[in-house]
Amino acid sequence: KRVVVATSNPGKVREMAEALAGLGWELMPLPAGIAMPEETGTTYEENASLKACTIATRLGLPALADDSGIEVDALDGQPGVYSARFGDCASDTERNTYLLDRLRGKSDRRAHFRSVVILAYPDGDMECYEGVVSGTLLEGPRGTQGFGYDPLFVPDGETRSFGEMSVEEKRPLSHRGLALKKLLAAHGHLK
Ligand code: ITT
Repeated sequence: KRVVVATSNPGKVREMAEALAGLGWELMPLPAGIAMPEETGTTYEENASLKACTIATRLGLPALADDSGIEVDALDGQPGVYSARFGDCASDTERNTYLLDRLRGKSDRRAHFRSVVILAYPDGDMECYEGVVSGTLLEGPRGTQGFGYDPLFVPDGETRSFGEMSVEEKRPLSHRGLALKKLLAAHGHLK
């Protein structure tokens, strides 16, 4: 089956392709000239369905979207659904510095990554899967792999940050990997 990966984030494309390889689906990137819709929702579910349904309808093909974010305890769950726009920063590196500045002097370093993955069909049908991972935020970035807040986040039970892990190492631990594992199970892949 052909499925469009409805995201403008290359890091998500890599993780989705790696996690779903066993399904044998043909995962198509977003075609050139097709823009992602503006994310006007206030929840991960709203934004993920907005992205997946818009692209599925537009292209007449099933579309897979992820809406995700990091929820920081010391910031009362911020930035959450607004993680991509946090601090109005121009790059992931600047956004990580901004987050570290906001946490300066705070001893509570707990944080949670959440992902809502939606597979939408052109006829309006939808499947929804969620994954969460808890961990702690470092005092400074570590590692150059992954994307976004990965260099700052050490998942519970690990010593390395997501930034120090390959896509294969991150998958079984990550919010997105856990959501995609549920999608795999729903499509008959029980591994
Ligand atoms: P699309 O909407 O086009 O998929 P996006 O990057 O804008 O791309 P989101 O709106 O879902 O995606 O924003 C999620 C942000 O949360 C993302 O830009 C990262 O900053 C952060 N984030 C989510 N998952 C992450 C992960 O696995 N590792 C690091 N940061 C992550």
